[in-house]
Amino acid sequence: MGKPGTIAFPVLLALGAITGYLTYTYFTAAIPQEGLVNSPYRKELTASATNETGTGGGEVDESKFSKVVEIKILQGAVTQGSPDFEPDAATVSSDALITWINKDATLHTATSGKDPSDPDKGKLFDTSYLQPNGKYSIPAADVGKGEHAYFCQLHPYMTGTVTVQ
Ligand SMILES: [Cu+2]
Repeated sequence: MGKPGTIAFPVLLALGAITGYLTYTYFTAAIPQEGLVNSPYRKELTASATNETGTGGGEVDESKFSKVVEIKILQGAVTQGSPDFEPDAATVSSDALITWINKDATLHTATSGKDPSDPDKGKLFDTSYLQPNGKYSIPAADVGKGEHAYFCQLHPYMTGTVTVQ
């Protein structure tokens, strides 16, 4: 038998080289290049992303709706146990516009679904992150009839329902 390490040393050296090469290759692939638009890390901005600025609503034209149902995210809603959405159980007609407005001093969302583990969360509506005084509107017709539970992605103890008739 040869000296201990005569095989292990070159093997470890080779594995180290492979690890280094792979790390270098994959990490440099993540560095954005000017003008490169097909990076696997590129993500197109969606319409809902505009709500992160707090302007909300986007293309929804409030003046086209005779009824606007406003659901407030109350000041102090961030504290567990405090009143969160007002009205907590809203009922709207299908021709109305539903608007969430954040009156609290921190970010919140109103995201359809029962809780963060709901596989269907956000499918009917998602305000995305609403800044203080930010609002988000969606036509009730787009949400669809029935009682829909929603919650805040950042504070899942904040829950409410909106029923479209
Ligand atoms: Cu919240």
